[in-house]
Amino acid sequence: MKIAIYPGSFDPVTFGHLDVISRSAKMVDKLIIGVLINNNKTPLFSTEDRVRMINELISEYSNVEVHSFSGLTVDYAKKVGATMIVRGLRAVTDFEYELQLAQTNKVIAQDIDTLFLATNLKYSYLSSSTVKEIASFNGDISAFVPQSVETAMKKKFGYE
Ligand code: COD
Repeated sequence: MKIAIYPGSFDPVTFGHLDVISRSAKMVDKLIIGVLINNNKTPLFSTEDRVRMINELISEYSNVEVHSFSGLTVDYAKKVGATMIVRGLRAVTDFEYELQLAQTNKVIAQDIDTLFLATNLKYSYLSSSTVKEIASFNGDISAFVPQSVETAMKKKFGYE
C-alpha cells in the first residue's frame, strides 16, 4: 500500500493546497495531510481549527485523511507508514527551501522520498500569508479560499 503524507502549516488551507491534495490523492493509495503543531510560531488558526477546516473540504476523497503532528516530519511519516512526502512548488523562491528540506529529510530518513508537484498555474501566486494579509483588511479572498475558510477568516478578523 502506497502511503504519502502532505505536511504543512495550512494556516489557512487555500485552493493551492487543495489542488495539490486532489492531484496527489490520485497517485497513492492513501494520502495523510499532516498539520504541524508548531509551538514556535503563532498561527492565525489553532491546530484543531486547521484540521477541522481541512476535514470539511476533503469528504469527496475516500483515501485522504487529515491529522495533526508534532516533531519531525520524517518521524511522523514513519509512524503512519508513509514512504513519500508530498510538497508543492510555486516559484524559484520555494525551490531553494524545498530542496534543502527534501535533502535534509533524505539524509535523516533514507527510505522516504519527497514528491514535488508543480503548482497549478491558476494558483502559482497564492500563499496563506497573502490571504491572511488581505483578509485582515477585509479584502475579497473568495478567489483564494473556499467559502467555509473565508467565513472563518472574516470571523477571526472581526468582520462578521
Ligand atoms: N500551489 C502549490 N503548492 C502550494 C501552494 C500553491 N499555491 N501554496 C502552498 N503550497 C505548498 C507549499 O509549497 C508546501 O509544499 C505545502 O503546500 C504546505 O505549505 P504551507 O505553507 O502550509 O506549509 P509549510 O511550508 O510551512 O510546512 C513546513 C513543514 C511543516 C513541512 C516543515 O516546517 C516541517 O517539516 N516541519 C517539521 C520539522 C521538520 O521535520 N523539519 C525538517 C528537518 S530540518
